[in-house]
Parts: sequence; structure tokens; C-alpha cells
Amino acid sequence: MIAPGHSRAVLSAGANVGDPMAMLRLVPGGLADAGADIRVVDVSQVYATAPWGGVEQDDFLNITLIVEGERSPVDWLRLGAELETRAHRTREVRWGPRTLDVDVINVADADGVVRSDDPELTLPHPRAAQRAFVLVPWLEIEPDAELVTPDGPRRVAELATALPQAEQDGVRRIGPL
Ligand code: PH2
Ligand code: MG
Ligand code: MG
Repeated sequence: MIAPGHSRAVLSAGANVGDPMAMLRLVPGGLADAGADIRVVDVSQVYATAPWGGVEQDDFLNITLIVEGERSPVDWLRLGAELETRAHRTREVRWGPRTLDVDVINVADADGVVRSDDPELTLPHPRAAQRAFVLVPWLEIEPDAELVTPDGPRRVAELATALPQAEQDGVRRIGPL
């Protein structure tokens, strides 16, 4: 149950420039410090992941987090952007390298899964189902997770195993944050 005015978000954080592990370590604390209402519910271990999206670049480190608080979906986006700024994120090639990227994957509120086609924040994240680097760490912390796709709600476990084997193999758990 999510209280009225509150929401619960699945966030994906990634980094592949500079000191990616140090950048990812900023995320849970940065979120928790952003307000007394915010609770970091869970954080996955760290995964080394082959770059997705066709740009030749170093492997990423990725984590998935679940957070809850008296926040709207756009609030989570803004908080992620604030952490990216702290990590000296620069404007980049689409799907290219970055010091820190924090994406909002899924948000649920008291009424259920939030759907939005606002180009600033499309929810659920329209490419999450194709990204093993999002799905695999998410499953670690929420094995029963579901994602609403254009074909309807799907179990994240099934979406992950439906991806090409090479993409699944490109996501390797390396240990705790
Ligand atoms: N982020 C991107 C583009 N490609 N690939 C992986 N493996 N992990 C990412 O976090 C990632 C990516 C741009 O946001
Ligand atoms: Mg991203
Ligand atoms: Mg992003």
C-alpha cells in the first residue's frame, strides 16, 4: 500500500566515465538526504554491463534502486538530475558515455502504476523492457516485479529471459555497492 501523496519509484543508475563506482555510491545517500520523507527501500548490487544502444564505449556499472516518499514522478526525475549535476554530468551523445545517469523506470502511487506520455518523463520507461542492465538488477531486489509494456503488464523475469542471450550475458554482477 502506498499512502496518498506518496509514490514508490524504481530508479536505474549507470556510470562509465571517471570513477563509476564512486559516482554510483553517491546515489543512495544523495536520495536519502534529499528529504526526511524519502526512504531508500532497496539497492541492488553493482553490475558491470556491456554498453546498450550502439555507441562504442566502455562498459557501464549499473544499479537499480527502489525509493519511496511524498513525491510525484517528476520529483524523482528532478532528484536524479540533481545527483547527475553533482557528478558533473555533461551533455552527451545520446546513449553515450556519462559520469552518472539516473533514470526513472517505473512509478507507482496510491492509484497504481503511473502512466505518462509526457516527453520529459515517459512512464513506465519506454525502453526498460529491452535493457538487461535495468531488468536484471531490478529482479535482484524485486523478484516479482511487473512492468507495464505496450502489450500489457509483463513479469520482469520473463522480459529479462526473453532478451537475446548475448544481452543477458553482458550483465554481470560484480558485488555490493
Ligand atoms: N546508459 C545509456 C546508454 N547505454 N548501457 C548500459 N549498459 N548501461 C547504461 O546505464 C547505459 C547504456 C545512456 O543512458
Ligand atoms: Mg539512461
Ligand atoms: Mg537519463
